[in-house]
Amino acid sequence: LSQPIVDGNIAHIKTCKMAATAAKAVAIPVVDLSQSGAKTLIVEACRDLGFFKVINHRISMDFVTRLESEALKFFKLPAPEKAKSGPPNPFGYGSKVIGPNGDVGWVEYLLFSTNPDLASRNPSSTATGISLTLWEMVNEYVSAVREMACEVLEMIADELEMTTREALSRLIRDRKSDSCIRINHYPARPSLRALTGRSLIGFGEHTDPQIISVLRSNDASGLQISDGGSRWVAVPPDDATFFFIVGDSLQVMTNGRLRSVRHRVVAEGARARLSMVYFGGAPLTEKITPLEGVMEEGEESLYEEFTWREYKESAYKTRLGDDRLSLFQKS
Ligand code: GA4
Repeated sequence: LSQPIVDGNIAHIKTCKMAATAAKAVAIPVVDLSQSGAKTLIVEACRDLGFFKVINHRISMDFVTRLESEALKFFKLPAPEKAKSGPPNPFGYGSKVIGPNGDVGWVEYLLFSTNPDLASRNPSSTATGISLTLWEMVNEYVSAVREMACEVLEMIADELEMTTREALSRLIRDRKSDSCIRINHYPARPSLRALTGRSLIGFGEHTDPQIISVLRSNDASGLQISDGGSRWVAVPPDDATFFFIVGDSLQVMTNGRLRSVRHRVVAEGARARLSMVYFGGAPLTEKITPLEGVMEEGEESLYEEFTWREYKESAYKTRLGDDRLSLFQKS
């Protein structure tokens, strides 16, 4: 299960001090989706932290566990088999390399577009180690998670008194929604922490450019979120829930009221971590701009106007840790 993803030198992957991991006791907000007060709690969490987890979500955890083992089967294949599904530009299998600008981490992953019009850019299921079962399960998973994300976005729209409940959810329900799914495998690396007292960076700190991301992981730790200041908060793993991450687009559409949260994954070593992240994005031609109903009278947008295509193109020119939104902030 924990076969090394790439042999040899890992010296160019950043490390961080273990002590930084549990710096501050910040409770992760928990939202019970079946409760009537859910929308208020969601918006509060998105303002304070840009992050929360949901319970009573009605997604079958039995199905999710089966998908997880199917994904692990893929990651257990010999490296040359997996490489047939890569490189991930823009979609496919990647190992250690993240994005096009030199970022690396102790991670291997599959990245797929969920837009049917872009499906041809995903690796073809016949030529690769990706089983048909895995493909089908990923598709089913995306439908279920997208539906849950829409439900949450509708609660946000409602609570913020947007002109319609669908003001946000319509963007990711749209057939042209530019959304994607990423399955990350962080292999165990037991000796490192014991030997050096440092942890390897699995996925370097960043904010997600899309509207909202939904993350599910197995019960291995490693995810950390920024408290908005200089501190990292370790997120205790919970394989029965889904974590929601506010993206840059939602920050802009609420004119800064909801915050996109910086997060990272530290490969702590003890056990392999598997996470599945759905990134809900707008159609490419959609203007990302503060939505009606959210703004106070006379309030001006904090950001220059841009389309999702423009923001995405700009994002792909940045390094993972860059502050991508500041490039569009009005001075
Ligand atoms: C972060 C969120 C998603 O994982 C992702 C990432 C993308 C990639 O891995 O190719 C990016 C990163 C993410 C933001 C800046 C650019 C693009 C790597 C990178 C350096 C799929 C996404 O949409 O943006």
